Amino acid sequence: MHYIPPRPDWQGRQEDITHESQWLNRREWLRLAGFSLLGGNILASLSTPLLGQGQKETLDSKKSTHTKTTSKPSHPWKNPKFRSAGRPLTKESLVTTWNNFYEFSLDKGKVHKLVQPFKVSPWAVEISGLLKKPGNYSVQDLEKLVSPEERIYRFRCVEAWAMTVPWTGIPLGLLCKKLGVSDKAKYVRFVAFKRPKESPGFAALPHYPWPYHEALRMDEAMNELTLLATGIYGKALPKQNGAPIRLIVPWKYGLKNIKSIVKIEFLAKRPDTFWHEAVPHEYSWLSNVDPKVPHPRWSQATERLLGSDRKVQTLPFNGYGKFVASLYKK
Ligand SMILES: Nc1nc2c(c(=O)[nH]1)N[C@H]1C(S)=C(S)[C@@H](COP(=O)(O)O)O[C@H]1N2
Ligand SMILES: [Mo]
Repeated sequence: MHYIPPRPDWQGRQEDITHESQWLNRREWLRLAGFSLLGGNILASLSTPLLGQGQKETLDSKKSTHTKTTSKPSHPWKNPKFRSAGRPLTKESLVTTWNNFYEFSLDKGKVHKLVQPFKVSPWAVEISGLLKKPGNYSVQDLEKLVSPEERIYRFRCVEAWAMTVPWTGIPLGLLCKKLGVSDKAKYVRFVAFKRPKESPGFAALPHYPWPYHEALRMDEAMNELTLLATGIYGKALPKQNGAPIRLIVPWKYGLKNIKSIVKIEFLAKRPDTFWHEAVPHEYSWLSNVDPKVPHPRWSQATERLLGSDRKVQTLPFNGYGKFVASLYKK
């Protein structure tokens, strides 16, 4: 079967690289360097002032494009270990108006308008496969099993743009324990919604292997970083960002962070994933952030921070090596 590879609008703009130290002040730079060496704990104490600022800026921004979902706004526990990602938060108004969501459009600026007919309530997530407690779960059911918390993570799209977002989510590893996932499960597969009446992308892009589907190895799923996100900026997840529930794996490219999940399956054998299936020579199954491995059509050495023209260096595992590098050493 032939798939049409994406035609990215980000292609071919290899601007001059600005080293991070040129625009970050010294303390920020030290913190960023410390981030990859030391990880979150030590950072938390160093980073509060910058973070506070970024957050204020974002919360103050008047034009919010949040679309309503029925889940009530959450005021989750702010996990002190993830209070900073070593960068200022991206403006909420950008995060909610610049979206990759091919079910709606290839045009990142249009997704937030086209999501209006998308119904995200009621919503059931079918959980099946190798576990003790299969069934249909609402987002509220899942949040009862594991309380949501807020964490600030960097997010790096394979198209070389990046953002920093406060996610509200439940750690997937804790959920797996509550659901009694079997030792026989080696992979977890996620499937997104497919409702052509509510979203034009299925008809517009018929050659893609819909529904969008993704997967992790179980050791990746159990890693403490992995979240099922239900909110951003202390509010319910907007439709354009993957309401009502999506995956967040900050050491992997954005494409792994599947939105609007309707099914989670625990499996013994490795399932295929949307982009790897569609264009295998461009998107690896693991899709870990790696500045040394260029995309066949562009470099992955740097990234542009949303809301600025600045390019910064991309770090291995998106700066989360302390948490995950050991998973790939075997
Ligand atoms: N269901 C679904 N999930 C998806 C996508 C998609 O097209 N459909 N795009 C992925 C890509 S490439 C990126 S970069 C992120 C974008 O998330 P954001 O719009 O919240 O920034 O969602 C990911 N999850
Ligand atoms: Mo992406």
